Order: sequence, then structure tokens, then C-alpha cells
Amino acid sequence: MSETSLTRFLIEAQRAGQLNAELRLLIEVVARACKRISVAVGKGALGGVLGDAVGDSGGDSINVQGEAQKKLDVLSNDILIDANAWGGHLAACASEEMPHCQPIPDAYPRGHYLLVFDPLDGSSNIDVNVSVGTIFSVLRARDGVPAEDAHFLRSGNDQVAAGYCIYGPSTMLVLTVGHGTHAFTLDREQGSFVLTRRDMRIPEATQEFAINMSNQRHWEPAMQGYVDDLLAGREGPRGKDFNMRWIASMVADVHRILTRGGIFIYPWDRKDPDKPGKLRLMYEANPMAMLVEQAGGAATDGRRRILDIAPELLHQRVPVFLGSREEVDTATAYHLRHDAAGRESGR
Ligand code: P6P
Repeated sequence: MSETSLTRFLIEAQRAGQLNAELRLLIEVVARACKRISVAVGKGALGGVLGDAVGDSGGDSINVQGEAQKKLDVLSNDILIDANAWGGHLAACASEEMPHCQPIPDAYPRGHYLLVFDPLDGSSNIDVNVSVGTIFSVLRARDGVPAEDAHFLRSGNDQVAAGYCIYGPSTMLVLTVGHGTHAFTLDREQGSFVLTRRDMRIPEATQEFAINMSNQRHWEPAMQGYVDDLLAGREGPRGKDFNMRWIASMVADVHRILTRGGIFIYPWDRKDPDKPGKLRLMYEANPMAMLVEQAGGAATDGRRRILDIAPELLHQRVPVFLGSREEVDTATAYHLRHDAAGRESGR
């Protein structure tokens, strides 16, 4: 049977009423931009784009998050902005790398969608040749008015599409338009994405967890108790042994979980108590939560469903628990039980 290209998959999805022509164009434009990013990432040291970006003052370039920008962060952001400017499908873009949203230039027609993305997540891994990725989320714009930051502040339930592109041994685009989660592998000879996994399903249960254990002493008690019980293995209350993986590149860790199950956790920690978590809601947690739920998994902030959270800030951070549904439910139950005990004792 002939391969199904991303273009064919999207045309068939449009024919089935799952998306319209404008959203199909948007996804194809993002996929084309990801191919360009894949080329730049793949060149590594030969591309002259490794290392930290240089700011106007000649020092390190720092983004709105207060993080040092890599040259590839800036290049990937520019590639996505430029690719989406002229097609007439977007009203505005927003990005981890930009303080505020960027409306489509007046020279071009405005469309009905908002695109928000992390152009190169995990970029601190670039210089050590570890997989990184682009994460994106699509919302409907408010018609007839110029887009602004506030228009992006919609819960994850309002996403009309979400996806990521992982730049690993192979480049893969993983996508949902609300009808399952599907994976496409880049055929470099043809230069096109080919459907390689239709309807990905995350196993309900798992024996594998992903977390940065070096933060353990900074977690809240419920988180301490949950991980202690994982580490206690078959002799402990969970009655089974667990394995651990942590790539420190969300796209790579989530891709593994979509592929074989597991739970990914980046909880709140008291290292920076004013920050509710490290990961950002709009362009990391929400798109990943939609992909995971569409694959039969679950995603919470330890207490409530990620997709139900009403955003207040464009770069808002949130604790993230996502992956195999039974394990996410168990981890969330530890937190809810702890909260209930605190209420009973008046703490
Ligand atoms: P840590 C990468 O910087 C990132 O935003 C995610 O991709 C990743 O899951 C996490 O941070 C890693 O954080 O604290 O382990 O370096």
C-alpha cells in the first residue's frame, strides 16, 4: 500500500470534517518550518549555530524567561515566525522566546488562528548532541480585532491542534487535531513527512518514571511520599519495581512515553517557591497534555487536569504530571489525599 504523506493525511482529515483548509495550511507550514529547523539542528558544529546567542550589548542573550538563549533558539524562532507570516492563516504568533505575541504584519492578510510555540525545547542539550524539539499549540483567534496577548489566554481545552517535532536519530512530527495522536517520520530523500504511527496509544499502567531526582529535597511532602513509594519497589506499597529515565528534554521524554508508556513529572519545588513549576502552560504543558490525552493518557498539575487550567499569563508556569493514565491518577491521588488531610487537621 502506498505511504500516507502528511499532506494526504491532512486532506483526508479535512474531507472527514476534522479540520478546515486554513488549519490544514497552518499545520503544513509549521511542518515545513520544522524541516528547516531539523536541517539547522542536524548540522551541529558544522552549521556555526551552536553555543549561546549574543545579545545587543555583546553579552549572553537572555529571553523573557531569564534563560540564556542558544543561537538555535533564536534561529528556530525566526524560522517559525517567517514561515507563518504570509500565508493568511494566522492572526498572531507567540513564543517562549518573545515577551509578547507578534501579530501578522499588516502587509499580509490575517487568518483565524493563533500559534504559540516553544521553538526549540531542551536547547540546553544542543551542545551535547541530545534530541531536542519544537512544541506548538493552535487556538482560534478573535475575529475582526487585532490579536493581543490576552487572546491567547484560553484553556488547553480550546486548542484546535497541538504537536511537536523531535529532532533525534530521525525527525518525527507528532500531531493531533482532536481525533487521535499520530506520528510522521521525515523521509529525507523525499523531504516529506510520512505517516508511521496512526492512533498512538499510551499503555494504561507503567513501571517507568521520568523526573529530575536532584530536586528531591525541594519537593512538597506529597511528592516526596509518591517518589519514595516508587523507589521502594516491590517491597514497598506499590508492590512492583520501577525504572527511571530523565533526558532533560521534554520532547524526548514525552515521545518515549507516547511510544511505550511511563509518567513524566516536573513538580513544583521550593528552589524558587514563587514559581509554580518550571514548565510553561501555553506552549509546553497544554500541547503535550492534548497529545497525551488523545493517546489515552492523562495530564494534571498534581491536582487538576492541565487542559482545564485557565491561563492568567502568556508565560505562566505549571507543575506537570503526564503519561500512563493509571500512574498519573495515582500520583495525583497522593497530592489530593495530602491536601484533604491538611484540611482535616486545619494545617
Ligand atoms: P532540568 C528543557 O530546558 C526543559 O524546559 C524541558 O525540556 C525539560 O523537561 C526540563 O526543562 C529539564 O529541566 O531541571 O532537568 O534541567
